[in-house]
Amino acid sequence: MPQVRFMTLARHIIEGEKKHPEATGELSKLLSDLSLAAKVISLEVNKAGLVDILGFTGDNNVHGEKVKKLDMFAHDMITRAMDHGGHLCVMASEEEEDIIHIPSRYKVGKYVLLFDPLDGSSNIDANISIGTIFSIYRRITPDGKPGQLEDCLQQGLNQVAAGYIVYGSSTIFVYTAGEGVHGFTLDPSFGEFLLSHENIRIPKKSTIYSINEGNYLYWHPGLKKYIKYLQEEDAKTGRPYSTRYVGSMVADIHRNLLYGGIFMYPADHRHPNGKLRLMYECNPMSFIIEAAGGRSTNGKQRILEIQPKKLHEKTPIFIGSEEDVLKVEEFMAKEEVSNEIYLSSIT
Ligand code: P6P
Repeated sequence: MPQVRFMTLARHIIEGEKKHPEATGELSKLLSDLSLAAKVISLEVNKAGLVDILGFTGDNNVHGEKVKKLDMFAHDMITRAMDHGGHLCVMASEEEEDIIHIPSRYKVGKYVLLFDPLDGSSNIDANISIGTIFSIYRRITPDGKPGQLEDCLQQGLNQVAAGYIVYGSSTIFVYTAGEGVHGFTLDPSFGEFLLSHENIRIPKKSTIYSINEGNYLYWHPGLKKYIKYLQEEDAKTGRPYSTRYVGSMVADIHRNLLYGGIFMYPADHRHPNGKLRLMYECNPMSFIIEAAGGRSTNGKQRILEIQPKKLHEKTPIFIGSEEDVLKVEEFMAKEEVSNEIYLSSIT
């Protein structure tokens, strides 16, 4: 267990902003409001098995996926915790089709919040770790007016902060505001997030890979060769790698951030753009992993440089230890020609 210093999340955020004389303290308050929502969600997640909020609401989300009650609880909790602080001009949630306006009775701020309220929620009933993911941007439309869709459709490079909360054996809040990646473990006895993982760096190379091998048949030929390469025996390069795949992105990325590893959700002929959402999952996780010294691309292009066109668009993603991501890109580039043949053969 990492050494826990008595440094609270709130204090750490304020200390971080003090390094920037121009800071107004708004970002600190925004992140603190978010940590409050996280504490409440953590309480519900940890007693989900006891309280009748398991099972389906019967509704579907914008992606046609059945919504679990805890999903909507988390969505509502974050929306309600964040809409009146005066720091945001607009929000967008993976669980809601359109942008979420700030009620007219509240002050409009200069930041934008995008979030996936409860990622990996299909695992809730099996008591597998799940998580909340968030991205914070500065608005690009004029101050003082309600935020617009274009405030939400910014390249991931423009994020001012990003983070996730993983609800697992303990609840950990991980964030970066551009000055390193830091983790805080919730002490439920007095409800504070305490600094437990200071300045996290992801190992440059790992021996762990995370991918749903059930989709092997549909993969790019270069990816198939890369996975077979990882399974060969070669002590010098630490092969064969171990495969670790929870099926909950926050849990998989958190483990790989701490131990090293590459997480992949590629395109295939059933998911031509992959499965994971650019704005709610891939951009925030890429901002964090790059801040920790890792790499994140769609196989060719840096995720953070993708210009989003739609709020819920998806992207393939290869994210984690830098050398491992470069290696899979190398394997796929070698098959470039057959990639065209591959795509024409399956579409
Ligand atoms: P598959 C969970 O539903 C999720 O959105 C991510 O958290 C996770 O990494 C991925 O989908 C798992 O998808 O197709 O492997 O079950």
